[in-house]
Amino acid sequence: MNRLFKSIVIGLAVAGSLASAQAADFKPRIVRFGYGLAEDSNQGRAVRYFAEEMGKLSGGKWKVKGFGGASLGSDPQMQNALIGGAQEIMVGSTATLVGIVSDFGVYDLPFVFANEKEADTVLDGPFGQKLMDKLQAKGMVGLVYWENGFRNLTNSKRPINKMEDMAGIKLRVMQNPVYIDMFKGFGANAVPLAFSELFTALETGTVDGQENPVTTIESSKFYEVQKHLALTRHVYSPWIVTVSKKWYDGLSADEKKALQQAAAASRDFERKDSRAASAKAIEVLKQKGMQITTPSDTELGRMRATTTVAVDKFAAQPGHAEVVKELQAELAKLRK
Ligand code: TK8
Repeated sequence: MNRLFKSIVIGLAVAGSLASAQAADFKPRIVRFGYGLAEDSNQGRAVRYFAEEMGKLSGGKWKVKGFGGASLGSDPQMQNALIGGAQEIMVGSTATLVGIVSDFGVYDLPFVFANEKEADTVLDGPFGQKLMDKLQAKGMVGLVYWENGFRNLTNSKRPINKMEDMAGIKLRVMQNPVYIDMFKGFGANAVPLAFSELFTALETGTVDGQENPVTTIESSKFYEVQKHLALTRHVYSPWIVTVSKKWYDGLSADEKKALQQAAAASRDFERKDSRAASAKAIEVLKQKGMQITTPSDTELGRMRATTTVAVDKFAAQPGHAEVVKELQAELAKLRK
């Protein structure tokens, strides 16, 4: 009797959840999710996680297909495809969004976040949301921030222990004025270039170096073409998951809700996964033959002192002083 009762209850529960999945308003959709890193990277793993979540939440109606290795284009090309409605979803650095909403450059100001916890709190809080909301007027909708991570420097010329060691190094930076100004300030020869062209540029010697989190240095196999790694952690770099507003506006309320839910789940997955990968990456890079240096706090402080030029230049543009002030206020609250 007891067993029969239990199986009835389980039966009803299963029927109930199936019915609610069917009652929800989901259209069959093919959704293209583009990203710049290799399929075998923290970015690729999180895109696959998101695709699975969306499959479940839509009762199998949504087929989210990941396109890695910039196969749908560089970050700026994908942003334009989203705006035009030719692509549904992408993830990329907030730094590459400055051509659309220049305020995003605020995250690139050197040595702003002290640790991941600060970054999570600010990005997931009202400051991060307000900045994200500015994308809507430009034809994109921001869903969540993922972690790219603290950026470090690699090059093929020499070990970097102090700022002067960067002198004259042709260093690829993202297409973002804060990065260009920051590395010019360090004495490097900053060359803006899309990530999709970076490996070849390093391989052919078009540039001598680049800067990215250790997870990316590993997954992009930069150790094959770079000898030296300096752990500078000069910027905490967020990724942002964005969708086409044109496409988003045609979704049902149920679809929008599920999209946000899957995005939040993917964020939690991605940060955990990236941090685990990051903890192992330095050892892997050593084994691959990279020579690793850690500039002292004094030397990092000297580098930081030169970045006031980049910061002031950013803050001098319309609306930016306000954004910088707001971010500093958020950080001050956390550090009390
Ligand atoms: C991936 C990029 C990458 C970024 C860069 O498309 O360009 O260096 O760090 O993560 O967004």
